[in-house]
Amino acid sequence: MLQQVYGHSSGSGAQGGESLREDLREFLSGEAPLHQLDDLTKVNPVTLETVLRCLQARYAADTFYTNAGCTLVALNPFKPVPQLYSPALMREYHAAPQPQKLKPHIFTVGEQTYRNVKSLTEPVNQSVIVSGESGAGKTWTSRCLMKFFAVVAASPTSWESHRITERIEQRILNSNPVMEAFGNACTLRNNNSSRFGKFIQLQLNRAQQMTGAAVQTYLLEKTRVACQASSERNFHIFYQICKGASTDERLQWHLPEGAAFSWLPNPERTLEEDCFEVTREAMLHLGIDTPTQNNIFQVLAGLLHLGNIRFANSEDEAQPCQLMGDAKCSIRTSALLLQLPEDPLLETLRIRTIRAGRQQVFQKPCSRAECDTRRDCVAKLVYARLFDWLVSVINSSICADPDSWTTFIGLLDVYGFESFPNNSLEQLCINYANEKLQQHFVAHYLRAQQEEYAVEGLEWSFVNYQDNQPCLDLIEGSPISICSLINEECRLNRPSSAAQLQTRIESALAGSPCLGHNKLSREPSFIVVHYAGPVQYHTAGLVEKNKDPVPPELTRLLQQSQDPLLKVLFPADPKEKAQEEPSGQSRAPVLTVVSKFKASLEQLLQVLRSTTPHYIRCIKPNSQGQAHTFLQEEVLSQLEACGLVETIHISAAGFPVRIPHRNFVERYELLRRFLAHTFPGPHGPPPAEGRSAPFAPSRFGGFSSAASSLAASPPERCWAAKGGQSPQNGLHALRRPHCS
Ligand code: AOV
Ligand code: MG
Repeated sequence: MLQQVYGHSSGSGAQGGESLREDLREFLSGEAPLHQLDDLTKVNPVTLETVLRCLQARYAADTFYTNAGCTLVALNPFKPVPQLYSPALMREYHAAPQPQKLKPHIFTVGEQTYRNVKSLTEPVNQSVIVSGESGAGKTWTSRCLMKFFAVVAASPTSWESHRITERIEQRILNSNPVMEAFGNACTLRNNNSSRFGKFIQLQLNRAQQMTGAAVQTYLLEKTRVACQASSERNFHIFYQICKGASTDERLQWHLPEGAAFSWLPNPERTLEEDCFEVTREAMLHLGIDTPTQNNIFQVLAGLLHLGNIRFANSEDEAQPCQLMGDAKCSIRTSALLLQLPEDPLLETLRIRTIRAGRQQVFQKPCSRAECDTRRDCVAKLVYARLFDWLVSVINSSICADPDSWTTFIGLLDVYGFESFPNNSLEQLCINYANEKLQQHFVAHYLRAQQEEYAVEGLEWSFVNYQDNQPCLDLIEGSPISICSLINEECRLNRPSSAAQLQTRIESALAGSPCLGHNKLSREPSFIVVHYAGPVQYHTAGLVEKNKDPVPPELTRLLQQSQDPLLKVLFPADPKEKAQEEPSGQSRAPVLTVVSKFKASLEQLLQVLRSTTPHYIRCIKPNSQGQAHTFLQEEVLSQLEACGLVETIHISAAGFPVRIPHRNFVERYELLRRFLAHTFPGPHGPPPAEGRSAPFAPSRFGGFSSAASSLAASPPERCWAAKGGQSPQNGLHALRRPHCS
């Protein structure tokens, strides 16, 4: 059986004995015990099985970080390990002359990133790309890295606003609880799942102090406000308000203790809902004062009451739908909290306005389903704008003056790869983003590195890797792809059933190796074979979600609100009205969800390509979120998906340190002079055995041969080569110590 459940690291009974025997066997064979191998390039031979065994042994020994060449593998402990993230440890990594010699840690990546900003002659922007499937630990990791940078790049100056004087780093850290409260939710995969993508740019001045930050977010899953899959929950903030409001606030927001809201399913407790005070405190630090906060919570309470409005089918089609149960009370309370006129609210939800030409306006009662859609649309519209507004407030609170910073470190934390029983447009976008990031990794590391060796004329046997280009062609390729077909349906605006969309996709893209079909599925659907595994997407509702239509009368209604916050979110702007005309009535090209997402992803990738990337691969040892549980099969599929073995092969045999020749010469010119002076003669120092003995031969040998070659060569001549031979075009690389 592949599955193995570990006891605590101290081990006991049979498992402890087994691990002792294994250690003894390895000791006798002269190999280090597996759990002590802190770099997977040292595993011998490098196969999926040995890599898996090594990670499993380290997990059992409570060692959660392991180097894998250019990447760091982070296993999720699923338990608090406070000593691993203490400020003292951060300082230790920061102060270490060679942090890579310390135990593998996200702080090593952080410190290397930080030093890299200034390590070469010209400062280079850096990025840390944290990837992994949902619940693997990306958000946790990027949060810890932000804390690390806040400690090592602390600025001596303080900021003052709203009567709070504090350090900028603290304020940047405060953005996390706020964004998580409004943008994270409990899903089947993760109790604190990010439902938006985030790229935070930490801005550094010439002295490498953090002077500010800027946050860019990607596609919030706003449908969650009004529709939660079974066993999932709404955004944390709704539960936080219901749990944490004081008696007075409950009265004010009409949230009596124990009130039931249909948009708040699964009210059983999670840790995140206890954080109302933390959220409020953080908002205060970001400059969102208490009256504004109360205004936000009042609007959110208004949305909860809106969700309790139920419509019944009208017997007469010419009449608007009836209200069910105590929906009348819900609509009154919602109107009160959103500061909207009650009757127009009800009428707008039940009656559609149709414009014919410039003059004629018809009104048509909506069906029950249409009423529900309009109600949900109001909630999504308000929540999405509120979220964007929060992000802009956070940015204005933490963003530095453009003159005060010169370089940045970018931290990317997007939603991880997802596969649920029912996957729709949200999952398609999320998994598409993960495919793009995987391609960035493949392009940057697996492909580019090997191609460069070939160009440089180095001896190199090409390592095969899984290229996800065919999958991306299927999703976004030109001229025909899943995205283009869904967009076309939106553009044509024709009635089209879910089954028809499935047929169109399957027939138009039949040649793709990444398109599959589930014959047993009762719902119309198609399968995409992603790099991380196959996912079945249901076609029902895909086109509508992609169109994301906002009936203009809903926006107009919200523009009538007397609420100060809603007035900011829905200003009366004629341009805006034109933008939100439904596709049938507007001549403007339809900007679908998919097109907008694709454009924002492309922008993100452009930024990432302009930086030096660092990769952290988060791995989830089990899908139940249990500590001390390492399920081999689950880890194996994640290792396979991210091409870890190929990465290790390339790292083990490759040249991870590459410095442009000009920079190298500039940097080590002093050394050249020293060597020329100390060891006069055409070839620099003789290879003195006694001198190299205390060092790892390759380390000293590699460096000294490079330096002697530098001393002997004009700058345009190359110096570093495998086994001493000269590459043809001058590869600017230092050999990896253990590879010679
Ligand atoms: P994710 O960001 O990768 O998922 P999270 O960072 O939210 O995953 O991690 C999931 C949970 O794992 C956290 O809430 C913690 O309980 C636990 N966890 C992760 N890393 C650690 C750690 N280093 N130490 C202790 N506990 C940890 V998603 O946002 O769903 O893709 O969209
Ligand atoms: Mg996350």
